[in-house]
Amino acid sequence: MPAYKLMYFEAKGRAEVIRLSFAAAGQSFEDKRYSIEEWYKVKPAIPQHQLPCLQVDGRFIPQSGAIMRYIAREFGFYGDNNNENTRVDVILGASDDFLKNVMSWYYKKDETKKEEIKKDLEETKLPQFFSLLESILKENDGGDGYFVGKKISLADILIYDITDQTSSIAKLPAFPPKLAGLIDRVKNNSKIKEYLAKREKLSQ
Ligand SMILES: N[C@@H](CCC(=O)N[C@@H](CS)C(=O)NCC(=O)O)C(=O)O
Repeated sequence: MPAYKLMYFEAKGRAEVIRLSFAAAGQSFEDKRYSIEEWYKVKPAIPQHQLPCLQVDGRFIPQSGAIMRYIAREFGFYGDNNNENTRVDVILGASDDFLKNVMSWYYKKDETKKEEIKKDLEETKLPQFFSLLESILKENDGGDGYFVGKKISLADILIYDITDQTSSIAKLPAFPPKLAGLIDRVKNNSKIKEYLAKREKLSQ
């Protein structure tokens, strides 16, 4: 097995789905969390000068999307055929669309505007996203399994992570029934459950 070193900050952010994927795979990795002072010292040497960045036997992989897909392909979380790979990609694309709202909340400085984005998330964007996810879930095993195929994939792990992280900035609406079941299945995956039990309290 290669040696993995994931570099990020002391936060969940763009790295947590990668940490969760390693956990689900039962794969150990070095979880390097830079302080801001440390980061500015190493930044010039990191490809694209941003985090997260993954080192695999010393080789750098930048970009969270590339890293999460790389890990998913390595550990069997990207579906077993072209149709399943594409279903994972559909969820990743829908997630990117939704996350634009969260990012706009995150980067907004004006408190009134922040509050407006939060309200829009709670009243419109989150219900729309959950309803989309519910309908996609129902296409596979009637919604009683996973987003893709018969086992956990990056799609399930990412959706769990998004709901977890978004819950710290907005009040989540109730999950529709199939999505609620999916979130429970991810949280109760034995390896993820073990990781979550140990996970220290991280900021977003
Ligand atoms: N498209 C990149 C964006 C990475 C990014 O924005 N990273 C931020 C943290 S979430 C960062 O490195 N900030 C510190 C800096 O730019 O110096 C990805 O998905 O990895």
